[in-house]
Amino acid sequence: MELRDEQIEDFRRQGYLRLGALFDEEELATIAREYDRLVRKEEQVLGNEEQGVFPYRAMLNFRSPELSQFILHPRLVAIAQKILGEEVRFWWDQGINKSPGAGSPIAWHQDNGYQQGRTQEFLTCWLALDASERSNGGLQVIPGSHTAGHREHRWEGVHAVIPPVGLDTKAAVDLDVGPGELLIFSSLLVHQTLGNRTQDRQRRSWVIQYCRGDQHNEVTGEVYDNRPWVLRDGKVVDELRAERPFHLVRDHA
Ligand SMILES: O=C(O)CCC(=O)C(=O)O
Repeated sequence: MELRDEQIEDFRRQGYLRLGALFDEEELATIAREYDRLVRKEEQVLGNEEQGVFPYRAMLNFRSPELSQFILHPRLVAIAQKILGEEVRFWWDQGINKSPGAGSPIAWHQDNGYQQGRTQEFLTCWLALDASERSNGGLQVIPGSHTAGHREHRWEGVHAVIPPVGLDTKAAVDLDVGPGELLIFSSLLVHQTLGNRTQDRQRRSWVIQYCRGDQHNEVTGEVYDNRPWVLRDGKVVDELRAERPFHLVRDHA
């Protein structure tokens, strides 16, 4: 898929873009099978017991050769290339299954909030494996909110969230999508997902993020060279490999 100039303009202005179906049925079936094997409440959950927890797993690509191949999928990488340029690294991936009745939200935040303003904007690709709308924990975004730059976040448990005081959410919109549809957004776009209020409709997302090759920590100056290359000099690499290993716990953020 080649992003058109108007789509890129839209993305720059609004901070997000709907890209529809990117993968074919067989590819989606492979993703869903591997996802369901890995993202299970027996492994890890997010949310709180009162409102209801839901399965979560970080770095599915570490645990599944099939999923790691999707990070290098030419159609996905072509999108990252248009937005980020000719030198691209993989930043992070995670599976989030807002399971039926799991009421815990993931409150308003920017994906950059997890680095507390220490790094530059990057790109989030949000793949819906199920129909996703407000009632089952779909995405809500504040269009254009990425243009105001980094916002202050505070930690609420494991989540970096924007304190509600001073956050104007009147312009927020729901980004409802069908199964297999892809949304992309700026890591500076303010977004949230509410709880899943349905009794029978899970809402699985696979979130894949890419950054520029020279993405760095603005405090230490250190390049994130523990993030594997995806695109070098405009060419997709054969396998995900970084200059040094990534440690899931130590290197998160
Ligand atoms: O998929 C979700 O429920 C939340 C996604 C999100 O907010 C994020 O990945 O930062």
